Amino acid sequence: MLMVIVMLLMKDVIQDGHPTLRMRAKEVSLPLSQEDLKTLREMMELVENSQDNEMVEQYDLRPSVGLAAPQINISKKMFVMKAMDEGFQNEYRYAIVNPKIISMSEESTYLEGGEGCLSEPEDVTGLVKRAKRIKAKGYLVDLDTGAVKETVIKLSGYPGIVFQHEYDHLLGIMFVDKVSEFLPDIEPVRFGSDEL
Ligand code: K2U
Ligand code: NI
Repeated sequence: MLMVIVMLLMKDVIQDGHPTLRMRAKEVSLPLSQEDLKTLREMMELVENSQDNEMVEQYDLRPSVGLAAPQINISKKMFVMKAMDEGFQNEYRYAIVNPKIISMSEESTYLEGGEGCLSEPEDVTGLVKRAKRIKAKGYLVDLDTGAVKETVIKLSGYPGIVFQHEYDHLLGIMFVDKVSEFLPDIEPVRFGSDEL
């Protein structure tokens, strides 16, 4: 009996040079269509699969903590993320539509070791200056029920970096456009560093 498995794979993630990655994505019309809900579910499934060692092995996945719709060639303002904070205290799992960053702290941070991107070659990394704290508004989607709720979220540290990385994708911005050689006088985000 033929088993047909429909799941996103790395082959579905378009690479830098594809025009869609440099486009401003379009607003998602609400109420959310069944098609867009299905897409968000598939995107979250890819991110979650990429965090499961067996799935990574079996389907040759690159570990990731976020994915934006333009990366699978869907130029719509929506992304998913699933990331722990650097103190491993909480998990931030969002499927968000039409997000808008409404405020950013003056204070900056960056991911120690640099950022990466599923739409760049695996060996491409670099330091990216990010806001240490952000406040964003958007429509959070409950992927189980399909319920959509306009929400204001505040993020900082690593989850904040992930959000800003995915948000940039919706504006056609790739992290390689904004890497710095050095970021002196900025405190980096490093894992396991929950300051006492
Ligand atoms: O948008 C994407 O390409 C997914 C990125 C998101 C991301 C990049 C840099 C910093 C935070 C998030 C992938 O998660 S890149 C791979 C990765 C995996 C674990 C930790 C950092 C980067
Ligand atoms: Ni990326």
